[in-house]
Amino acid sequence: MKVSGKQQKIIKPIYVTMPSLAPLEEYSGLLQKVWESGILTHNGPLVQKFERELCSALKLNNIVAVTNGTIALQMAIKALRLKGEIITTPFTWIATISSIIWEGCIPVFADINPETLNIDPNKIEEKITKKTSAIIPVHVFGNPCNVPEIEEIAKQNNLKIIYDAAHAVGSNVKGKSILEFGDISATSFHATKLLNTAEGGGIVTNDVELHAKLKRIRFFGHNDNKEVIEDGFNGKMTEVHAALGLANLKYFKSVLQDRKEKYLYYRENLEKLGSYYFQKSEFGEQNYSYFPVIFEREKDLLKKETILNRKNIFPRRYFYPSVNVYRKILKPSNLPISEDISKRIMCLPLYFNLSYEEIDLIIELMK
Ligand code: T4K
Repeated sequence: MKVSGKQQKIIKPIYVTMPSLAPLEEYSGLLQKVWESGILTHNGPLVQKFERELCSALKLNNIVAVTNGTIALQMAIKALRLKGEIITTPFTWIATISSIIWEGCIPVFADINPETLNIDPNKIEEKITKKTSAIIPVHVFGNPCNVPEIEEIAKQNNLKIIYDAAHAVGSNVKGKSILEFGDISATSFHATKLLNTAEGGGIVTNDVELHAKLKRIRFFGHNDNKEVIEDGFNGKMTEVHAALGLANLKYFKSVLQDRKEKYLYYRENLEKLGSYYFQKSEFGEQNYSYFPVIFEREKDLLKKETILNRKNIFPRRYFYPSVNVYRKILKPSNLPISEDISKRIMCLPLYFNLSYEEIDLIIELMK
């Protein structure tokens, strides 16, 4: 960069997040094995090891590692043979909805609880019709949904539940991973997630048959004899991605702890100001993967966003807009709470390499 005149101070940009990455030598050590074996994919040894180590770290019975979180959701819908309408939340990333549409189902929205930001169980029942086959709630920002109430509704109406747990690796309920709930839980290991494989996803179910089926779906529908016995596709994670997951997994506990401490530091300091609201938990412990701040008015949010941007700080408006407003792919629907919150919520930077000096600067600018 050419700087004319006086030496100009270059301030490094602060984004909403940055991937937590293990030391490069540790990753390249694992890649060395890939280079030696020449096995790059097809359920290789590192993918299997990543699955085993994830199960042990998160205390899961099983997990199927896949290409990404969107594929994980699609595979879950496919494995459960869902048809017709699926009730879900409008306060989410578009992948929750696109996976429903790609599997030939119709998303039907139930509005959110304005405090937890998760689907409101009281709003689910009124959306159930003869065509409803399932509910796909999202543990928004890793905050566990009201699982007992959702399960009761599903049981009474004979509906399946797939939790979109894209944000929720590391969220727990009484020491049990949130991924253990529902017929299936689907998560993401995208670069922006607490645990990343660059791109990647995982599917968890405690149903042994369903688990075997998901493994077949991931591999073109093949059984162990390479006969096609399932309507499958290619959802395989590669060895290169699994190696990154294995390297990063070693540091997952410290990443989780660091996130929690920074989240609580932000919260303690911003709560004092009295002008912001924060997501509430009602069930279990979240993983503090995002730091969402709810403003009183969109106008205030836009003002603060400009102030932060001027200092090279880039928070993100997750989730904006409320996905039900995407008229090119969805029929019009009215979800007043989600639409309102979406306009007034912004996630502040939160990641392992973010320093407390940087957090203090952000807090100062939020005053
Ligand atoms: N369900 C839910 C509820 C989800 O939120 C998501 C994905 C899914 C399902 C589907 O899971 P995947 O199929 O993606 O596995 C991100 C992610 O692409 C997406 O995974 C995530 N949710 C969504 C909430 O956010 P963006 O639009 O934030 O990405 P981007 O490029 O703006 O990145 C944000 C910041 O992160 C950048 O300012 C810099 C930093 N960054 C990003 C990347 C990609 C890095 O430092 N390195 C990187 O490689 O989408």
